[in-house]
Amino acid sequence: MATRSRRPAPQPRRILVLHGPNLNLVGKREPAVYGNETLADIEARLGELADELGVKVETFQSNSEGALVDRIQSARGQMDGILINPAAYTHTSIALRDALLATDLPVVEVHLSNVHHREEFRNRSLIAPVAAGQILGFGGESYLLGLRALVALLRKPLSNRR
Ligand code: CA2
Repeated sequence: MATRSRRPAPQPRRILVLHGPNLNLVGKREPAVYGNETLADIEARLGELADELGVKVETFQSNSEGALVDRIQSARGQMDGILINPAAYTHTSIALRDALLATDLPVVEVHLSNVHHREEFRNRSLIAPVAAGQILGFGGESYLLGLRALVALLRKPLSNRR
């Protein structure tokens, strides 16, 4: 009898979720701007959605630009995409932007608040030009929408990702 060659099961997509400075305070301070949900609450919801979508998420928060750059660098070849809320580094960090570009991974940028309703200095993102897209203004839901968008992008053939 002919033996059938078995294809290995596809591995789940691996998504790195990064949170920038002060996001560890969300849900504990300034609820009028950032809501009552803590980062742990948001990560729990992300974990549930990841199970539903059949992907794996790994999360990392740091207040340090260098630690974020190191984590982004180590994602190259290890992860399939990056979901990032760069927080205040959104508006200032060429280092984060360069690191994201160097990973060659698709990036989705998310924000809890609608930065365009706020101070003018928050209107500019140095990250947006290296991201596939941005989702902002929906509180913790921005992360969930961002994860859905990133997974949808990863399911497209490479030639069709823009
Ligand atoms: O809206 C967002 O998600 C932001 O990325 C949050 C950043 C802010 O600098 C960006 O412009 C927009 C701030 C992170 C949280 O900072 C807190 C500061 C005090 C109390 C609670 C949170």
